[in-house]
Amino acid sequence: MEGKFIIIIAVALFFIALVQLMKIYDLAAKVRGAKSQEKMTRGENMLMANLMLVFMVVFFGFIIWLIAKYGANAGLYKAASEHGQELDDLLMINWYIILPVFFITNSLLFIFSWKYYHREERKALYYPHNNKLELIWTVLPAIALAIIIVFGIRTWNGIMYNKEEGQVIEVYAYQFGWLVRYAGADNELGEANYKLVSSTNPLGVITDQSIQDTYNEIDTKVSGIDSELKENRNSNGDLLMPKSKADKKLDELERLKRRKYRIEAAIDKREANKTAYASSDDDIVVQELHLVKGQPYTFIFRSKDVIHCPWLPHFRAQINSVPGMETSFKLTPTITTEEMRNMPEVQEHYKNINEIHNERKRRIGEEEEKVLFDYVLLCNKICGAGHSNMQIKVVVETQEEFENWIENNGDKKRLTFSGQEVNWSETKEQASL
Ligand SMILES: [Cu+2]
Repeated sequence: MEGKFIIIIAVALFFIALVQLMKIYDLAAKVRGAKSQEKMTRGENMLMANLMLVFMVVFFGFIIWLIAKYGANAGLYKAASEHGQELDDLLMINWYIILPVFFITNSLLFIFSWKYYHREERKALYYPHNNKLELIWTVLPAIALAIIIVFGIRTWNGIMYNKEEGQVIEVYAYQFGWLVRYAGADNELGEANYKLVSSTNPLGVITDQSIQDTYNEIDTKVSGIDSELKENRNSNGDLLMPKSKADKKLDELERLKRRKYRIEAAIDKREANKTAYASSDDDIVVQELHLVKGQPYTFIFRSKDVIHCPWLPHFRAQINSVPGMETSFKLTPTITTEEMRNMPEVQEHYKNINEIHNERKRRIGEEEEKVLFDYVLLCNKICGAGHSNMQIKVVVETQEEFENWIENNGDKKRLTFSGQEVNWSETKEQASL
């Protein structure tokens, strides 16, 4: 803190000194009887005009180099989803409109300032208005914008609405990681409530079991505090512990009872709960996202704590996940992981990556290995100290491969709530990073 403060003061002092120096320079020039700074000679003006042209050429050259080097999708390869392709096309339409306008207007800017640099004998033409010009520069941009907006809205509607279409998948963000919930055979996610979130029920999914587990958890705590208070009373019923400690215990007792009451009133005793909650019976929670090529999906996003931003760069998909509400978009993957790995542009890129990677491995005496391309789900919002841990692998595969995975995924990653396979320890470890 102190260090920063000193740096700020030093920078401020530097600028003050600079201003003072310039003042001295100006005064000295006046004393010497030199010409004022504002009066430029014709030669100086001409030099500035020529530098304008030089700048234009360098500037345009840089832009063209950027386009040639990074291309349209900045190294993200071909879009791997239906809407991704549409979004890329939309971006390209924008570039086709923007780039010519950019080159024409900037050329005019620099060429005019080169051609009409200031000369004493010249006077600017007074030309205040031209209807034809006004019409052109109003109508042309209006048409261009209309095209962009119409295409944009069509694509947007395709991604955002028709919520009921496709397989439903929930992606749950927490500090710091992801959980994925498949809706199972009924394609309907069971309801969830944050009041039921526990170490065995990370998503707070409502089931008879999870309600009972929460009651048990509360009851155990309550009876623990009760017996502690009982043990600390003498035969007259006076408390033998400090008052502040006893008050804390009583507060905790109240809180627990209130929590149980709220769960009873809002979740357990709710009308028609049995059918609404039954759809969670076949839900499956995992820590990897597997998708089937060509299958339309509806993604539902929730967050446990702060705003996160699920981002699937290769599918050109991103949305915020916000605590207390659901967000959603549609996505249909079009390229399997395997197909993506075999694409020439991906192979070439990964050849480079592997060369760099293995060179480093050789240097530190480790065994070489081959890194392969994988889709990822990332968090694109700085959400806390472990933000950079928020990355999981996404696999796009065939229907058979997917079914095989969901059947045989017994490697401690599958968490079902109605069954016995709950294993949450791994996730908890991640969360505490
Ligand atoms: Cu995050």
